[in-house]
Amino acid sequence: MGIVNVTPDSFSDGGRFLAHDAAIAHGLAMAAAGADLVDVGGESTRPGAAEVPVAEEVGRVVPVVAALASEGVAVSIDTSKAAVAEAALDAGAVVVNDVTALGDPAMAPLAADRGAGVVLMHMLGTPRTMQREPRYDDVVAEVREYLLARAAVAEAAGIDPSAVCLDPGIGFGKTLEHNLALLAGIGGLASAGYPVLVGASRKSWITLLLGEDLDPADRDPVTVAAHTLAIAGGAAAIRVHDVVMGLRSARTADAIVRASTKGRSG
Ligand code: HH2
Repeated sequence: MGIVNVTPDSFSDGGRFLAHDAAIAHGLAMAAAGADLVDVGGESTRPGAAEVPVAEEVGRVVPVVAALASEGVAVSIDTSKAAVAEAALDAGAVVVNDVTALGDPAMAPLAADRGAGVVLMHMLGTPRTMQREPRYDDVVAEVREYLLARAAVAEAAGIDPSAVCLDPGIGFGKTLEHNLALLAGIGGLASAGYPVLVGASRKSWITLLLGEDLDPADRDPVTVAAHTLAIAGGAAAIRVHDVVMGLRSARTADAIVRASTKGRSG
């Protein structure tokens, strides 16, 4: 999944793709580079980010979604607002990527009605509050339990179970230790039977881990390391800023994992 943020304030690419032409060109380049999905978002979820009114978010994303979909690109809409998701689905998006895991009561019925896929992500609190001393007794177990409960809500609303993807929400109400535990514990989440998406790309856990204030693009080798281990642990998808690097590393990790499985079966 390649990331296109049509926002002025996203932590990595904020402002670069606020102009629709630039966002469309970037999305097309990601699809040409091999992204299976291009994730278009119009509201930053970085800690403390301001909320964007529906009309403004729609105005940012819909022309980009429509242009990419008309070129045959599979688009996910990164939003927690059902009204924005509806406009994006009307414009040709096929997946709703919801960091609130269907928190808007209108989201599940909408996705069910349209036959859209859903990515259900875990977040503690809201983007405004999530990084204020997040606490868990057992982060891996609690995130798993929450996501399975949200998957049950999705299915009860009529969303096809095969269209549900779970995401532990790296950086969303988590300390460095929580993020590392979740990355290490991907296998436990994947064993629930739903495909798991991991989004560790360029996030600030990397600077905390290394104790170096790296620019976002300089965090890519660490992103690759984290995503490679997540894939080896059972993740089915990764959400990345650099699709070329993400795809090459994912294919390599996948090939090694499959080779080891084949080796065991003789
Ligand atoms: N992370 C971000 C946004 N959406 N969706 C899913 N499913 N998983 C994630 O980890 C995830 C997400 C935050 O990253 P980004 O879009 O690059 O930045 P911003 O929120 O500042 O726009």
